[in-house]
Amino acid sequence: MIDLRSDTVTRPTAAMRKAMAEAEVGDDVFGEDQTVAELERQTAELLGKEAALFVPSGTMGNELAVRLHTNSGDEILLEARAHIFNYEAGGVAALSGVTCRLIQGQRGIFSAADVLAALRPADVHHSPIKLVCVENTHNVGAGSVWPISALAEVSAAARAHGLAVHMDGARLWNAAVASGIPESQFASHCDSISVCFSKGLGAPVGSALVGGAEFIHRARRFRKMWGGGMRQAGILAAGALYALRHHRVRITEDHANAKKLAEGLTRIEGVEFSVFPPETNIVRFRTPGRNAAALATALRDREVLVFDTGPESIRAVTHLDVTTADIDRAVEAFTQVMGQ
Ligand code: TLP
Repeated sequence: MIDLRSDTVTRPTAAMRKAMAEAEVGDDVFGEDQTVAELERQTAELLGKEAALFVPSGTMGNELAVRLHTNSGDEILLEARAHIFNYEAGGVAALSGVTCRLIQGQRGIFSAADVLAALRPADVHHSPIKLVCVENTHNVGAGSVWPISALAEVSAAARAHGLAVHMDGARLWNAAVASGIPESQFASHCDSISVCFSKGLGAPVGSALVGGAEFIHRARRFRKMWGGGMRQAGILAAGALYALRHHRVRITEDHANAKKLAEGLTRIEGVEFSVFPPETNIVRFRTPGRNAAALATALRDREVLVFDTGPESIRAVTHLDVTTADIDRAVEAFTQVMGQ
């Protein structure tokens, strides 16, 4: 199977498994797992922040951030197609008691003017806005990278009004590789960042919430409260450390494969791109007049897996376990299926 459903599907390589098997471990709830501590140290350093907290998932990293930046009854500002709003099972309402004010962005990107337009005067009728969330790269925006100038302006506007900025950086590594701008420069405009080791980096499990020392100290208590305190988690942290060390640089291959896939698909009649070429590893396209679920099923019969993301839209994501030859095969399968 050529699995293009998500970059979350990667399996640990033999070398990664070896690193995991040999990891030094301890009880991380007691603060005694040296491998987790090392991962947290390296991640914080890479992002230019004081501290990091290893968490089981990107969802937990984001949800912790929202909880820590807000109080129940507050409002958060985010893009309409943000993962935090659409794909975290209503967590911000259930876990933090906040409401969401949505901005319609372009490929998931919005401007300082959008932030300013969403602000409302302090009034007994209004829920106070406390936090702006950005997503980099933006998943539904087809893996789009936040331009650093737009991020700086949004952040300055937010901070001028006392709002915190959180970045859902599940794919910040992809943004850094695609733009040539280091992760720390994106992070410098944010108060907190969640990053995932389990997507483009290819580790089996794990994410981190990154920010100031006091913020991460508070996050540690909520992680425990929400059942995310893990014991000998060094086994998982070792996979993430291996991924940071060895897989960050090779993300360029995923981006090249995504471009190759998109180029192959443009030659097929009936495929429409709103974003072309893809900026990173996420390829999204429409198939007007053709049922995407039926196409996905027909592709599965040809050993290619994709997600139908709407009645006539499809997402394909490249990653560590997809080779350039796989892309050729996927384009061939898609050509056959569309010709039927
Ligand atoms: N995204 C998954 C699905 O949940 C949609 C995927 O296959 O792309 N932020 C962003 C931008 C994400 O894309 C995801 C996962 C997360 C956070 C959540 O990460 P996990 O799955 O570790 O909770």
